Amino acid sequence: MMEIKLVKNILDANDRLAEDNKKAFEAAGTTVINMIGSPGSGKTSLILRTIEKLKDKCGIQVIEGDIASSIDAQTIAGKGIDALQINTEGECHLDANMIRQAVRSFELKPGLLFIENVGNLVCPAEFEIGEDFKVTVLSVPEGHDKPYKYPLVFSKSTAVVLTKCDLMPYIDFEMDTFISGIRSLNPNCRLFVVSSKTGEGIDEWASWLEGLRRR
Ligand SMILES: Nc1nc2c(ncn2[C@@H]2O[C@H](COP(=O)(O)OP(=O)(O)OP(=O)(O)O)[C@@H](O)[C@H]2O)c(=O)[nH]1
Ligand SMILES: [Mg+2]
Ligand SMILES: [Zn+2]
Repeated sequence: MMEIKLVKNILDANDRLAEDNKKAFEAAGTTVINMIGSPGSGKTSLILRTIEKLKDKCGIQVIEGDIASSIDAQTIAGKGIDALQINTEGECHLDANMIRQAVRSFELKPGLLFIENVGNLVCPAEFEIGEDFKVTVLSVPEGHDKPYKYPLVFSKSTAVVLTKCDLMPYIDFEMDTFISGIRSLNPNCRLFVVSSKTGEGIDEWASWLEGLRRR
């Protein structure tokens, strides 16, 4: 029983810090999107495509969360976008304290802030970081059964982006099963089917994001 209480306390403490982060984001006019998905699901590629579409229309900043390396932040910075890398050094998710420390060395700007979480479909869903929206990024090769096996992240996401749809001809991906799985957990969830390789579906996704901005 003690262990259960301890976990709850950790999550409560995290939620309080997340509320502080949220106030800082609101004050700066920053809309924050927490991008959650497995390693290699296409999170960075999607952010890069989104930058191409939106960088002349609104402010964009990116925080990259990885266990190690600054590969993703360097790629984003190479496009002329403010990018900050957090290395969790073993932790498999970002938490509110990491974000709080990161934004101290980062001038928040009005517009969109993408936070790419550590590649993991499980515990990033449990840790609030002060975001406005969670988005699940799942790729076609991961399979249509994932909403059934990893329900928490799908149930907490405002949108799901199904990436790598260019690979659909090579994978037995049952779209109806996938959609039913999401709908049963989260009836109002938006679904975008995209390919960062061909650009398919990116316009629709980018227009939805534009509508989320505070200013
Ligand atoms: N065919 C295809 N490949 C893609 C697509 N999106 C990403 N990829 C490839 O998938 C691999 C992983 O993409 P990333 O964008 O780095 O994935 P990620 O989720 O950021 O990975 P981590 O940060 O390591 O968790 C790369 O080789 C990409 O080129 C897509 O839409 N279609
Ligand atoms: Mg990445
Ligand atoms: Zn974790």
